[in-house]
Amino acid sequence: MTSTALNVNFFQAKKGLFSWIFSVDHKRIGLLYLYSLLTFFLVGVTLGVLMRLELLNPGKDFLEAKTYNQIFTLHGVIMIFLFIIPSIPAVFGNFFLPIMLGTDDVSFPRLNLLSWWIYIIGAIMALSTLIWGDGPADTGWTFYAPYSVKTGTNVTMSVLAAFVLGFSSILTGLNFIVTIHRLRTPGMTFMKMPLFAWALYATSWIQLLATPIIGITLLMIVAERFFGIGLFDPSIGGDPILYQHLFWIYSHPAVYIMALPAFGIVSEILPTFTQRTIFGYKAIAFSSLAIAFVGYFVWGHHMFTAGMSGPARIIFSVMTFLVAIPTAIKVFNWVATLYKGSIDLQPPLLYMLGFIFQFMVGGLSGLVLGALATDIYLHDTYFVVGHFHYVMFGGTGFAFFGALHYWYPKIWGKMYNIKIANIAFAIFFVGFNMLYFPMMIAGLMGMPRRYYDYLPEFHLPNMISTFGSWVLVTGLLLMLGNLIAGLRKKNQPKVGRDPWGGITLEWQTLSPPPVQNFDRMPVLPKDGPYDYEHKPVIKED
Ligand code: HEM
Ligand SMILES: [Cu+2]
Repeated sequence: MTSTALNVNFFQAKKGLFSWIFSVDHKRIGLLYLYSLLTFFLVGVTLGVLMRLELLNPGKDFLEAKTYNQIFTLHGVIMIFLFIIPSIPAVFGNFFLPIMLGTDDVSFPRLNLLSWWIYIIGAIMALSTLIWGDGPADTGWTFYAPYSVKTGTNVTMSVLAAFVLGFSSILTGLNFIVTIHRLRTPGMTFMKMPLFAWALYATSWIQLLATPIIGITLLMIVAERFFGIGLFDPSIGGDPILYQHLFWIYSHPAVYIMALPAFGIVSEILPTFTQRTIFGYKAIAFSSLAIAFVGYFVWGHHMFTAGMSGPARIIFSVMTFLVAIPTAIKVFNWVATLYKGSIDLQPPLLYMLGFIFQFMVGGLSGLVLGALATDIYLHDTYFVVGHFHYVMFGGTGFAFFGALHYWYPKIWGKMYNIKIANIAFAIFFVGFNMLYFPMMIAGLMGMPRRYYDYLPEFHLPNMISTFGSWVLVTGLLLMLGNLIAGLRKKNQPKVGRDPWGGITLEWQTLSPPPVQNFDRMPVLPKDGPYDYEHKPVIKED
């Protein structure tokens, strides 16, 4: 250990911009990710709101068709590659995994810093498409060939940005796998790891094994654009369906890169606010691995209408239904944990209840799309747009903001205004459902996605949806404003080590944690991380 005193927190240790952007402290890197992610998220939200404004009324309002296409593409690229894929692992995984394992950093701190830098370079590349050439790609975030090979917009740069961002994801995954295998504190066996660590473990394997596939696929697009080698473009002998296979072999598992860490967050927050041992620890831990595994064999459900043999369609449809089993196991265990628990309805728990409800809507609408017969009708309608926002935003997005409210006092040693946080949640929740539920209705009515215009018969759900986007943004700004205000308040009472009564190891150290994470040896609860029978006594000093 260095000469730093045991109680100097990681904010005080060094000052100045350079001490942050070149820091190898996993906590600082987690916060670097937090600030950059939130910035890009707000850019993405702005683009989303612009689209909803255009869609308030049928007919052209203020966006050209091509501009609208570029906006939904950039919105998708930002939200997927810059926000939701890195979100929970890069911010909370980086900050809390080593602390929850009782160790002082990840295995490769320098690689960790490198992964943030790669992320920033990829982000700059993606956003740079705004200012030169023919503007951002207009292909949709999926870059489907052959259009992506032919369009004059900046597809090459967007695709290369996604390629670069993949390395950041791989490095984070690699770092977490090695850390979990090698740096657990003595006595912490795999079966005594917090479920958040299990979730990150399963996620990391997907990041490591699936991301290279998208990397190669995207380079193939670039090669096709520059050299016309005839991979995907049928006019020169290529096969566009091949592109879709390669794309979804990564991008379906990527859905679990987004979802599994969120499940991990729920499994942390529920025990704390019910003061109950989580129900079915092993089932939750192993179901993460099962989801990660089965998730590799379902990609074809994105291509039911693209041209696929009858048996292949049936197999992909059945495999898709199999994912529901380990997912439902988790939901049952969460509900069992809540059942008869002494529920303390604090903001983090509210976000988890929002998560469970919205993820259920997203998951069940996913089964509707996974079922061959209904997908043929609903494919490429607004039902799909409603579905994936419920999963990614209503699910993972809510888990992300719930985690921020949960660990806020630990990270900053301060507390936000609970009442305002509750009000912001309520507005956010109502806005979210107003924004996206009507999209599913519009989809059922037959409204296709990715158009700047629609028939007058779809007006009502679109109007409600656009109003909903305003409500949602109000809630979002109130939530973020409240969190920022909490940091600026001077002379607050200290929050202490364990304001919520959590028993995983991060609650035993100081808030904010010291540079080397612990000021004294953490004590493991006797029977695993959620053993409320043998709750360790946490003395303040
Ligand atoms: C205020 C927040 C948001 C609004 C108003 C919004 C709205 C929209 C709209 C109107 C579309 C285009 C639908 C179409 O024409 O097909 C869209 C597409 C999309 N959104 Fe959002 N969205 C928001 C937040 C998010 C978040 C948080 C995520 C991810 C976590 C996300 C991911 C996507 C993706 C992947 C697409 C598909 C882009 C494509 O078709 O290529 N959105 N969103
Ligand atoms: Cu999928």
